[in-house]
Amino acid sequence: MMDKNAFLEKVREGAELIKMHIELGHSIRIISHRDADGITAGAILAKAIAREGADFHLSIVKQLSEDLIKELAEEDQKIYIFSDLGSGSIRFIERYLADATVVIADHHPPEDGEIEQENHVIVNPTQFGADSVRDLSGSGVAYFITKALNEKNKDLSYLALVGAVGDMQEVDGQFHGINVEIIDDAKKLELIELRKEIRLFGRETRTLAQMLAYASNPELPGITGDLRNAIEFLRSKGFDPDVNYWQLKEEEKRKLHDALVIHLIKNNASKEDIDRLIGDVILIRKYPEGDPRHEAREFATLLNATGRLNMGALGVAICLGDEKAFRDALKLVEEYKKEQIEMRKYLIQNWNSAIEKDHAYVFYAGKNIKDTMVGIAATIAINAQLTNPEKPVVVLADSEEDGLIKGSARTTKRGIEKGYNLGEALRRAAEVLGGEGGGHAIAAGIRIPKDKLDEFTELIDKLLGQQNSSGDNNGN
Ligand SMILES: [Mn+2]
Repeated sequence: MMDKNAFLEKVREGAELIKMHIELGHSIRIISHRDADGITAGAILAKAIAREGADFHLSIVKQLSEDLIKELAEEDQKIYIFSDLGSGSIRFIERYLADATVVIADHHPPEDGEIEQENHVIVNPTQFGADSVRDLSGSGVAYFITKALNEKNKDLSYLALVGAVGDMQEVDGQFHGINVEIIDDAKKLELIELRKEIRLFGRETRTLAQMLAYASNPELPGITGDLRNAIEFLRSKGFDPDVNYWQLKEEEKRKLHDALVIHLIKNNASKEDIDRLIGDVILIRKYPEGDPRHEAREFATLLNATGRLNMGALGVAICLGDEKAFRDALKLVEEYKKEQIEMRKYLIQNWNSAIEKDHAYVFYAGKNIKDTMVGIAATIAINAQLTNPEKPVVVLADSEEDGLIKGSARTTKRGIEKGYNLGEALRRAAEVLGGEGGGHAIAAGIRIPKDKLDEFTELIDKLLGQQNSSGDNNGN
C-alpha cells in the first residue's frame, strides 16, 4: 500500500521550493517528457506558474541525456523542474545542476537511489509504495504539486487524467491508487464525467465500423483488421455502422456491449480481454461530443502524436486551449494513423523473421519501422496475437542517430506474473553492451550499438530467463 501522507509531504516540499523561486522573481525552467503524460504534465506546470504571475520556459523532450543536462546547466537557471522524467538521471542532475534548485516530479522508479544534494528534491510516488504503472502518472505528480501551490489549480485535474490515460494507467479497465483522488477533484468541479463504456478507441471520431475494425485493445477476433466483417457484424446486430459511438442511446450502447462480450466469449478470448473491453471512460465536459478532446483517450492520442512528431509544444498549446494548435494537430494525426496502419501490415507480414528464444521474441526491423514506433510495434505484436502472451517481445529498429539501434520491450500482466521485469533486464543489457536502457516492468526501452544485435538477442534471453526462474521460486 502507498503511504499517501508521506508522498503529499514530499509534494509540499516541491511546491514550497517552486513558490520560493516565484516570489524571488525567477523564471521557472521546466523540462517534460514528450508523450501525452509528459505534455499534460508540462501544461499543468506551465499554467500553474503563469497563474502565479511568474515566467516559465518549457521544453518537451524525447529523453533526458547527459548532454541535454549539460546544455541545461549552461543556461544557468535558478530552478529546474523535471517532469515525467529525471528519476533515471539523478546522478547527472546532481553533478551538473549542483548550484541550482531542482524538483524532479516523476513516477518512474528511480535507478540511482536517494538524492543527496540539499537543494534538490525528488517527488516520486514509487518511493512511497505506489505502482508507477497504475497508481499515478507524471501528470498526476505535476497536478498534486500545483494543487499544493494553489487550490485553484484543481481546474487542471482533467488534464492530469488525460495524461494518466495516455500512460494507460487504467489498462485493466479501471483507475487505481491516487488517480482516484484526481478523478474526485475533477468530478466535484464538474469538469469530467466518468462513465462505464466501451473502451475501444474512437468513441468521438470513428464510425462504429471503424471503431471495431481498428480495435486493438483488445483485438476482436475476425473483426479487427477487416472493415467488411465489422460492418456485417454491426448490421447483423441491428446497428448503423456509420454512426459514432457517442451518438448511441444508452440502451443501444448496452446492446452493443453485450454483443461484443458474447463475440469475445465465443472466440475464447481471455478473461482479461473481456474485462477490459468495458470500463472507465473519462469525458471532458468543456468540449462537445464528437470532438477528440471530449474523451481522454482520444485527447491523449492527439497529444502523443504531436510529441512523436517532435511538436510537443503544439500539444502543450492544445492543453492550454489553443484552437489553432488543435486544428494543426488534427492534420498531423491523419498522417500518424496512416503510418501505424502501414507498420502493422509490415509487422504481420514479416513476423516470421522474428527470433523466438525461450524467454523473448526479438524482432529487428532495420529501417522498415521508425525508431519512434518500436514501442507501438511491440504492443501491436502482442495484441495481434503474433506471440505467446506470456513471453516478452522486443522490437528493434535503426535509430535516427548513426550506428545505434533502438528497441522497445513489452509484455503482459501474465508475463509480469512469470517474474519478468523488462526495465531491469534492458538496464542490465545496456550496461553489458554499452548503451542506455531501462523503464517499467511491463514496458521498457534500450539503445545499443548496431553491431551488438546478436549479442543482445542472446543476452536478453538469458537475463529474462534468470528473472523467470527466480519468479518461479518466489511464486511456487
Ligand atoms: Mn509517464
